[in-house]
Amino acid sequence: VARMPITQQWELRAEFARRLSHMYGKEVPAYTTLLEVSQAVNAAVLSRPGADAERLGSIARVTAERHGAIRVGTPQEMAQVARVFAAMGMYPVGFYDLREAAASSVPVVSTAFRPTDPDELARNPFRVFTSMLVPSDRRFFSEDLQRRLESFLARRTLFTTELLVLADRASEYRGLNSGDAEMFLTLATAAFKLSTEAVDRAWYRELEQVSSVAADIGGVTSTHINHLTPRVLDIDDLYARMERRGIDMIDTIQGPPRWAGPDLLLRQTSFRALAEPRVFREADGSVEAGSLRVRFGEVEARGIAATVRGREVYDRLTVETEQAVREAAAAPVSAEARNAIAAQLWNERMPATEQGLALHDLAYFTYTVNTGKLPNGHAPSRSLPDLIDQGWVRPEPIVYEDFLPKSAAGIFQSNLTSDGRKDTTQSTAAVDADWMEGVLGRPLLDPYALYDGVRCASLARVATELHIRGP
Ligand code: OOG
Ligand code: NI
Repeated sequence: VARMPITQQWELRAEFARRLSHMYGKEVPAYTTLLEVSQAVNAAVLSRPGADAERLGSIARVTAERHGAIRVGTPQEMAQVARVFAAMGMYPVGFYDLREAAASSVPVVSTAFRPTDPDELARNPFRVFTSMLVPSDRRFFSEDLQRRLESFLARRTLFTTELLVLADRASEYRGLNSGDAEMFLTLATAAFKLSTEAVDRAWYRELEQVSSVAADIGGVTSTHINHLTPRVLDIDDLYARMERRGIDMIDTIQGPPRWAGPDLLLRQTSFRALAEPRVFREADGSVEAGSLRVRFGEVEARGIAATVRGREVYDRLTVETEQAVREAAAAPVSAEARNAIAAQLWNERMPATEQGLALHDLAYFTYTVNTGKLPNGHAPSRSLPDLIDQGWVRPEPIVYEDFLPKSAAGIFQSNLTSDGRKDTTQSTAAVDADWMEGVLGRPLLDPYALYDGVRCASLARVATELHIRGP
């Protein structure tokens, strides 16, 4: 039988990301400005003399790179969205509990769907931070509101059966024939389009009192892409350029500071998008034009993935920075002053070179045998620090592909239209990673295990090449 040409999963993923980007650009024009500025920043970084700009991903990858954020309401919707993403080779990685962040009025738990294999990431790394509402959390919702919310959500359909059937087919055959691919992409993109349907004003308001995020999810009968985030190679430059264009950015860059060492983990910043026109249905049944401000623009710089140890140091330095900022003489502290406080701590406490980060096992690298200048005289050691230190192997950074819950909470928070309310005296049921895995009906992957797997595979190759029994 003649084989139909197959659109592979990574091609579906890349095309889905392109179509979402196109759709979102039409919906939120400020996003298009952000893309222009991001591209200008990346071009400027590439043209810097001696810059190792592509050390954390090829420019082709970085230029096309985006993460999206979506929000769903029920376990059923979460399980369905997992099928849609699996079709494109995107699998759930990590568990983020945004309800726990201090003063947070964000009643959701989240995961990120993304490619997990290094080759797949290199082809197209599109990832989607996906949050799910927790109506059973008594700190946010009364029993009565939970009941009404769940019954509202149970009546809506986010993903058509046709889309889900095509998604399962793509997973099974690792791709789709071109006719199915076109239909799948059309339906998948449309599922995240901002709806023009009238919003029930009273219901939306009631939920907004609990949390703007609850209203954004449970106040409407559809879902939408909340933001799409391009990647830049110099986020400080981007921040300055956006401010010069008169775009009102949030007051900090979240995550690690600009410091003497290489970018680690994730640095993000955002701006509030303009209010978008929406139609409301009033209590008397009449329909009125209005607006909602729920979406925003975000941009990020990705650095080297931190190990568990590196992450502990990062978390500690974050707490110490906050403390130092609170104790600083001039309050409120400017973004520049905050960065200076953090950078000083980092420069004192974190090795500022890739070599140092590798030696102290603070960040993830792959290793290759340094054929250029093998130390002669003695046999290679079996200890990785020795191999690094004596120049037997060369570390290459592994890019951080995930998110930071504190930055995520900060990004949510800084873009909320109301403070919401949270009754911290109430305890909450076990909504944790195991529970999420049950909802997804597939393994919830551990990001550290994924980075470690890539590192270990490279060390196995090193061991073979150096004829040693594995560092
Ligand atoms: C998700 C917020 C988290 C990020 O980049 O950390 C996020 C949302 O607003 O739905 O996107
Ligand atoms: Ni985001």
